[in-house]
Amino acid sequence: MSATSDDCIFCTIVAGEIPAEVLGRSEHAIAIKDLHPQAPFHALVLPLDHHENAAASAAADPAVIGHLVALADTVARESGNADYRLIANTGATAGQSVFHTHFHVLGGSSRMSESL
Ligand code: DGP
Repeated sequence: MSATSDDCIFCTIVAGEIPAEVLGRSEHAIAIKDLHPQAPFHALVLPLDHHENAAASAAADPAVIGHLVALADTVARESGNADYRLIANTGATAGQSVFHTHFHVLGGSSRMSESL
């Protein structure tokens, strides 16, 4: 899989070609607000390089998952959410709709979107 994919919405966000509310960045990842929040705090952390899901990113470079978890923890804590859920839907049947690796970071309530 290449570092970018032409028809990937998250690659266009990483490239700055469409707007997103950016919550944080690192050398390898970016954190944005989810367009359709499912919890009081709902961010997405995504790697700059395109792979279709977390397992594919891990296969290409296991350190990427560590970078994503670290950025998720930073943006969650910065927003006052030391307690949060991290979710990576993998495959359409599991609810994945954007096929560029991402973790949902959900916080701000005791339920934190059990529907995701
Ligand atoms: P999933 O269904 O698990 O693949 O999650 C994809 C999430 O991405 C979903 O919660 C909505 C969000 N999303 C889709 N398109 C955009 C976009 O253009 N901008 C932002 N900020 N989020 C998006």
